Amino acid sequence: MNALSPVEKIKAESRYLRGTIVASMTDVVTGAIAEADTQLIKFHGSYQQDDRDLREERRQQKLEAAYSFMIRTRLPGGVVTPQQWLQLDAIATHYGNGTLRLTTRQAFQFHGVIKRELKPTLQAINTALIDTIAACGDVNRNVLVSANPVQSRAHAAVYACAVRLSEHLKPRSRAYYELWLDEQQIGGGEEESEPLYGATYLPRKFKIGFAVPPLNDIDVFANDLGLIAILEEDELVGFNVSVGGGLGATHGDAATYPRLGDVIGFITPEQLLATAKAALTTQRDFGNRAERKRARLKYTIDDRGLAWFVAEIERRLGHVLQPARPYTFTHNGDRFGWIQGYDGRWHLTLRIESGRVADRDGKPCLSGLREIATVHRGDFRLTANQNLIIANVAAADRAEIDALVSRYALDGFRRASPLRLYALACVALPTCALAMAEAERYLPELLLQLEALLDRHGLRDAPILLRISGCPNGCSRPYLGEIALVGKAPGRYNLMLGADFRGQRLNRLYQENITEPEILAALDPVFACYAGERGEGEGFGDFLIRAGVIADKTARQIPAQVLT
Ligand code: SRM
Ligand code: SF4
Repeated sequence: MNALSPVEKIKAESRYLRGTIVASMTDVVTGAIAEADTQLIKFHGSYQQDDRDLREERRQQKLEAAYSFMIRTRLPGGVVTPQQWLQLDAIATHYGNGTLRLTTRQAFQFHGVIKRELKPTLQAINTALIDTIAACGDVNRNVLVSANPVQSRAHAAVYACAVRLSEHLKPRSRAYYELWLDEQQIGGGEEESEPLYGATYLPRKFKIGFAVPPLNDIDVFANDLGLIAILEEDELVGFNVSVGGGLGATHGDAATYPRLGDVIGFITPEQLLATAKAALTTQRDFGNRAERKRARLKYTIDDRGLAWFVAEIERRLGHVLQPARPYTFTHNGDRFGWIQGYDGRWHLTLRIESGRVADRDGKPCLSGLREIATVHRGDFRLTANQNLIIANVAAADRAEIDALVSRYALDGFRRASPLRLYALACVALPTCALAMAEAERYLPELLLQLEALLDRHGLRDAPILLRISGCPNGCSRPYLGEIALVGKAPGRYNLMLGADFRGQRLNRLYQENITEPEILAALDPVFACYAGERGEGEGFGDFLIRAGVIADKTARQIPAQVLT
């Protein structure tokens, strides 16, 4: 057997995630923490980062890198009250870089928190009754739920399932409470146990998402475990189970690749917790603990076979799964503007570019949402597409919200091209340690260039799904973009084409390692072809496959028998 990866040793010796974090936090000589602690602190919802814009300059000046911490919340389904919104805004303004970042997994991220303020920041987040436990690390991550969960009774039921599951799979270590919230140590921590995870937790992160067809706004097949709600007359009767989704890859390493989940059967809501536990513990026991790059469930399944995996979880469950039920996904984007819920209340979905809530470039987004939070009596819901829903608004309150939305220029969604509305960009530079190219900061310019190109072909109104990420890890789920740019080096990207707009087909590499002029030159004839030859209502990605622009050799389809 191969040697365990170094992170396994760090976890095993950490006394359930404590490590030397106390000593690291009190060391005033450096703005960083001990290397082993950088791994452990992830389980507490934080990453040590450094400002990459300043890295070289500081190195030349022989200064330590400009270290700071990113903090991510755990927030199943991304639901917060207006009061919590105001508290998070105040935290971002006081301790962070003055921005709130809505993520592709319905969480908030704070960037730029310095070491001596990490503890007060985590305390302030907890004061808002939100925590950051297991937001990162080798555990179950933030559970995704189709946005607008109040739209039907079934959405509410699915949301309740997700919250229960998130709680059920939370680590039991008290380390978080001791380290950050000053809880007294119980028996020095040694007496503790993690009944679900064990002392070394999972081999790697584990992701769960709940979709409510016909919307696949969470990209359910990108999750290790996907739950597709099956409704009968608007009542939840259970879930189709998808396993083995995951998008991360490494350039030039064919042993790593994006993979969509396989639908393996149907379960009732009562079977949910046990099924999730069976899938998670199978991965805990059989996942690759030697090579972190191949430690996700998708590789366990591909290495051992899907039939083996299904048999193993059925063995753990003590029953076989029922056959998957029919369902249809029509779209994986958000629905912008006002929508009325089943109970008569209203929900307004706003476009937040790259999920960055900030007062920048003449757009007072942070201030506007602060103002809205002071008058709003419903709640806020983050979407998995980095957008925001002002949810549960009484009909009588709509006008006031609309006025604020206009006053603070939050109404861009009314005029934006579909390309702009649906575009996703990961954080990338300057905070992400793994970024090879720009993503979020480049998106505005890229959109202008692509819109101009679409205009030339009369395609401005064509709904095309664009995603960009600064490296191949896939945080903006680029492999599910009809057009995607995956960062390779500064100013250079792999151009991927041909996913669908339903999150059911991966795209494929079209051109490698190209610059902006080359990207535009590559897309120009493709747009011309689409403008001239597309069928009625035919999506861009579907057209590229049908017209043979992109071969569909390896793009995996969800088996037809489970689609209506
Ligand atoms: Fe991610 C690592 C940001 C969703 C796959 N991701 C990172 C880190 C923490 C970089 C690092 O390890 O040092 C990034 C922090 C950047 C920063 O400065 O904030 C980061 N990931 C993000 C976010 C903020 C992107 C965004 O713009 O919204 C998303 C936060 C989600 C959340 O709230 O929990 C985010 N990351 C995703 C997704 C999308 C999803 O889950 O739907 C994926 C692809 C799905 C998957 O997991 O396969 C994703 N992130 C990765 C990977 C590749 C993991 C793999 O096993 O292949 C890494 C690298 C790693 O873990 O080593 C990574
Ligand atoms: Fe960073 Fe890469 Fe994720 Fe973008 S895709 S946030 S560059 S790890």
